[in-house]
Amino acid sequence: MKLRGFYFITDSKLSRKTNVEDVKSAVKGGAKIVQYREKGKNLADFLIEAFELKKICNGKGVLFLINDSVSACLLTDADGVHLGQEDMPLETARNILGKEKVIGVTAHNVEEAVESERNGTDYLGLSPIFHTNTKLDAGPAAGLQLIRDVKKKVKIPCAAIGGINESNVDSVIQTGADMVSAISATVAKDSVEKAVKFFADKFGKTE
Ligand code: TZP
Ligand code: MG
Repeated sequence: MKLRGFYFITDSKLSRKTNVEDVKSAVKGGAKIVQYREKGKNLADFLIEAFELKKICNGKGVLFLINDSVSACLLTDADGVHLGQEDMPLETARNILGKEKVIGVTAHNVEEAVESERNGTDYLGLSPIFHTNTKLDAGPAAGLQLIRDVKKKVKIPCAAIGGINESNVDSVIQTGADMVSAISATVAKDSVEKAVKFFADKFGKTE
């Protein structure tokens, strides 16, 4: 599956509804990737919700990824996992999940991006591009320059995240991001479907 388009991430704290309703809306709105990101739920509840979300994405050409947890990815047979720099090392995750699963890794700078590509990640999450209040430990804004610099050095697709909204998304895509993620600009809106469609349409309707 092509890693390009709008990359939706759940956020039950910012949401006005439920993760299930939000993911249904995101899929309707044209998201190509859905990441289930839910901190602090017990494992049973996490897995129950993950299975529900996976069902919504499957068969619709939407990739379903799990944030942080390689075990949860394995247990739910999700399409893949997204790992931060502090999560399980990429080599271990690849050994566990095999070649078929998608693994994404967050990179804050060119060095991390190049190393993650060398270690076999399928895509990079470049973070944070702009200032964000959604993830308090996201670190300082890297600016569009991070996308420009990383795209010169790696071949794998890059998702841009952090402070992306209606007014700056065009600049992010023009700079070379293959995927865009925006949490507060979608999840916190009255109509998640409309908000996602706004971003998804930026990638063209035929893809
Ligand atoms: N990872 C890096 S920044 C971020 C995450 C999960 C939060 C992005 O949220 P927003 O509201 O799109 O700035
Ligand atoms: Mg993480």
